[in-house]
Amino acid sequence: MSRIAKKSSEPSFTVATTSHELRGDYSKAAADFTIQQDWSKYTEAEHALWRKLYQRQAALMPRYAAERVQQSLDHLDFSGAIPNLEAVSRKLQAATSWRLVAVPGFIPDAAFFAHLAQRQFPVTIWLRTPEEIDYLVEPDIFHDFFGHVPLLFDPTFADFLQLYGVKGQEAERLGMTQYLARMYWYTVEFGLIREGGKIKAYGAGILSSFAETSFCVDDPSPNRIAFELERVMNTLYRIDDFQETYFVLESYSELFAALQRDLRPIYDRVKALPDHAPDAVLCDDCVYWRGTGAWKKRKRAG
Ligand code: HBI
Ligand code: FE
Repeated sequence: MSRIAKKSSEPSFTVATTSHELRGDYSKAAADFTIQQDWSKYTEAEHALWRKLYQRQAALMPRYAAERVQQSLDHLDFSGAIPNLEAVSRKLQAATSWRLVAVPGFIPDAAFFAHLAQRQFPVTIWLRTPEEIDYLVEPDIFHDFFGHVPLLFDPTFADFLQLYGVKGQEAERLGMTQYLARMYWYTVEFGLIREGGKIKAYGAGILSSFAETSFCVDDPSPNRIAFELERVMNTLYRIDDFQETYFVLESYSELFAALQRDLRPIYDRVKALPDHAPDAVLCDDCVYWRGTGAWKKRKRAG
């Protein structure tokens, strides 16, 4: 499965401090970590790998992806080659006033939050190698683009993500980034949503992962629990395997409403409480599916 494993594990979500640990070329990055995509530099082999990744994931979308994701894929159709960020940015700006900026890879939280707060989504420009088609340590352009860009065309989600950036800057000031980052992880990266009574995937880490796309919806192993901000902020997550719990929205406006308040009392409560394990089910959870945990047991049995 292609896993979006952050270089750092729980609780710190801080991007690696020195760029030599990261794969991208940061030497030409501006102060805000943006670079030129230089689309002409991609090789035919990279475009061919992109087409293979795209076709494999696009085939899964009708059954597993949230409606908005499918609509955007149809509207954009970037199946033929690695997308040119500027060309897509023009369509995105017309839709939700967001634009895409090219980055070498992971960037420090503060820079990332600042881009989101300005309705700019950082997109890594390098593509994985064929050997990494199913396992990836850092997000590449396929994860960032196929996973994240389609949902930026949803006006409500687009407004939420900008608010996330603003709240991220506040979290940095309060020293609470790790708690807000859990929300990002369990929604923007690995979130599910109920549409027409069916559970669908909208998280980028899921949508860009061949195996996790079906696992998160079909497999009896993981829990599926209604999203609640404080619950998510208090819950640890896995960075190197499928999630043990997925949180489910009723609508994207829930995300906006969750952050559109003073978060400081929530941070105070969450900081004082012990973290919940990734597979925890709590008595006041609204549980859509209580997982069997079979995946984790199988992995342990090796
Ligand atoms: N940088 N390029 C990039 N992409 C991310 O998704 C990203 C990042 N830096 C930090 C980060 N994500 C997380 O720590 C967020 O929760 C802030
Ligand atoms: Fe991501």
